[in-house]
Amino acid sequence: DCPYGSGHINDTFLLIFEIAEMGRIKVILQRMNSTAFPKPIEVMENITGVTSFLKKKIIENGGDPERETLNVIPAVDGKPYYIDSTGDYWRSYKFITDASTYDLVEKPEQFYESAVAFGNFQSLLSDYPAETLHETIEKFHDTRNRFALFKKAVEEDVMGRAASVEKEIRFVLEREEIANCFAEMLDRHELPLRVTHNDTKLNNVMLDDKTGKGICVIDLDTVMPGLSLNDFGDSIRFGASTAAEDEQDISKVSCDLHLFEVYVKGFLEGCGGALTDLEVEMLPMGAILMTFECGMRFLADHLEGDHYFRIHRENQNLDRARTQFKLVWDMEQKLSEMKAIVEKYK
Ligand code: ADP
Ligand code: GN1
Ligand code: MG
Repeated sequence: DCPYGSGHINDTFLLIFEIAEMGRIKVILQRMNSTAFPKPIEVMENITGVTSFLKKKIIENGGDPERETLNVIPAVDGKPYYIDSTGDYWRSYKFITDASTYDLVEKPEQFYESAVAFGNFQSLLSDYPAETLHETIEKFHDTRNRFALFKKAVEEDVMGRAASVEKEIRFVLEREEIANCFAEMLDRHELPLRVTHNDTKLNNVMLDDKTGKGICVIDLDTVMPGLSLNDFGDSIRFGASTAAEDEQDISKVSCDLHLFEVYVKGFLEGCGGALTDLEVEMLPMGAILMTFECGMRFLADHLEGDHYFRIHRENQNLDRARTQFKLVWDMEQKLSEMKAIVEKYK
């Protein structure tokens, strides 16, 4: 099990140093996941670029650059990573003090604050030179391609698990048009590419323990040009769910429309009016699409033998896929209500 936090990708450790004249110093140390990120140097180039850009803006705005952005601690040779004798890449960050991440929304205000923070993150990066960013995971949120990869995983069925999840596979195959929706809109140049976070789970934003405000967006491995709709949607699929991502009793899983509304409000405020009318109108579709994509990824990983998402028990990726599909189904039933909510905040 991963010693710190509950991310599915990197191995995170908390180091505590007792240094006489300095007191207690905390550092986050991470072993980067080489399966997910085959080019770790490019990941770190993106992260140092983005964090130094944010740092400047935070200082200009009178904020605290130690707490409002990640700060990479360089290795002794000055590089933002360290390669160990087995070839693994490690990196470290200053620990953000007096703040926490959450795996479930405890109070709607927390979700609202996370929405403002993610919206704000995107607006702070709206003038970042996008052409300098590496694509750290190829076609990361190309849902049309994810659908093709899913079909391939079913056909190959390397673990012999497909027969036991026929119902789930059928659920996916019946919904190809969801997978194609944004790709086709991009083909028609209807949606703008922006610098986005691409992994906007609630536990990727730190909330201040005292004020409850979203102070720092973390987990910057996938900051790349992308769609605002995907950033919005990924937050909804995780945070507006009434149950944990790996809940085994799927009768507990649904999309909480109050939380959906709270997030719409915060995200639009955070984006500061930058979204186009069509982007705003498509927000509910963003929630369905990202949930569907994530479900396909979990189920494909289950079929392929769980080598991408860390699991802590048997069939955990299958359980995760099932919660996502239940959410997709639930949001399909609630689509007109979701649209009406978005309409209120336009
Ligand atoms: P993963 O990619 O595996 O999700 P994250 O970068 O999100 O890894 O880190 C996992 C967890 O570690 C976070 O959810 C958060 O709780 C904690 N964490 C990460 N960076 C920091 C930091 N700089 N300060 C404090 N906690 C952090
Ligand atoms: C992973 O790294 P983490 O746990 O924040 C994944 C996301 C998924 C998410 C599902 C790089 O996020 O894309 O949506 O799990 N990150 C990567 O919980 O694949
Ligand atoms: Mg994370």
